[in-house]
Amino acid sequence: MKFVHLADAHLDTPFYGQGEDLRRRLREAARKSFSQAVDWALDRRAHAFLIAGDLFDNDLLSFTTERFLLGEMGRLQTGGIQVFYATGNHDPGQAGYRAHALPWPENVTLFREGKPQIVEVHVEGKPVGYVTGAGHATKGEEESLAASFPREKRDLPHVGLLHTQVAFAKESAAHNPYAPSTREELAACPVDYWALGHIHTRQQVWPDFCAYYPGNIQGRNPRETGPKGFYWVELAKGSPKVEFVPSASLEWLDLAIELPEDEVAVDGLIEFLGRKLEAELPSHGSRYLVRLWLVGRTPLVRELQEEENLQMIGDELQGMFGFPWLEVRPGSLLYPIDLAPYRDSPSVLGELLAIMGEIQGGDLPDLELELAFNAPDRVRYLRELARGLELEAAARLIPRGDDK
Ligand SMILES: [Mn+2]
Repeated sequence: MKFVHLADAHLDTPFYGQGEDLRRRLREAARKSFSQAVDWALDRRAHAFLIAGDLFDNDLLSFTTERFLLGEMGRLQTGGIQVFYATGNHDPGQAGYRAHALPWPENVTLFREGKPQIVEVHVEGKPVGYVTGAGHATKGEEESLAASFPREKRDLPHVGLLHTQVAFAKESAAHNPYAPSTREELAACPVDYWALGHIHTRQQVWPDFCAYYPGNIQGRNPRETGPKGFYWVELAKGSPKVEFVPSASLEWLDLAIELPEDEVAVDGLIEFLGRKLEAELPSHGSRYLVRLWLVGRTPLVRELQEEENLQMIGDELQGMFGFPWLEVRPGSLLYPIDLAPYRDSPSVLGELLAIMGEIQGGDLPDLELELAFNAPDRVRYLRELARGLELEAAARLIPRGDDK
């Protein structure tokens, strides 16, 4: 049995907080990515097309997306491909919700409630496998849906389809524990492949167990970096072949660039950043939404805290590379000063360095700070606060040009 497995399309995500142009581009990109998966299924003559929930972001579906979705399902129907769609917490299936109300074509099996259903997958009248699925009826399913999946073995390839938070999966902490399940619960149902949805980070949950999250089909924010897409799965009894197919047209990048110690002019700085970006980008800039962190030792620490300056650098780099979105942020920036000659010197700076050395290394001086932390956390927090403070102090006390 061969099929497409995708999840978390989140069509019509509003992308509040972004400009109108970028919001529209991101919504279009998600639809385009979905179409790529449909194209792939048609090209490869898939037996089934599996959607593991959160197909759309909320119950307010745009007319464009409604027509788009029904059209894509229609394309699969024309190609003779069955669609299996299990609803998630963003697109629940109870009466009154959109997933329930839409006039899905006949090739679509909608799993829209918690009770699992088993459906035969057939090609030209012959059975090639089974899909068992369950859906979220409401937005807040807190019970395990996996627990009630069937326990009997099947003679043909059998796939479990579910939107679920699997305990201890990578990045699970970043998602709400809707319809939570454990490995034991999943293992109790002898399927050949678990097609999961909900966690946006692509992964095989355990190396020795056939449960997969394809991740979302288009990154939605600067934390959802890297290529996004769907899985193409070929399943014979006991030997799954799982291939990731990238389909997102926009990709979020989170980059840190270490600044040169000797650059003090803005033109030189921008030229340097341009060269670095050029080397870092895997392909043309118009594909990337970039968050750029400036880090390292630079004489420009204070200048690079100014929003106006960061904006100017951003505008120039955006012009050079054609990024749809770029944000420049100051990361950990330190002054390039050699402190050795000042340590133990009979000077104000010498005294300060001695105190800071104690904060970092030895016992903390008795600082009366009203912090609501327990002791070990408090010490770590104070040390973190004081990081780079030596260089900051030195930069204030030594006039510029006198630091070599
Ligand atoms: Mn979800």
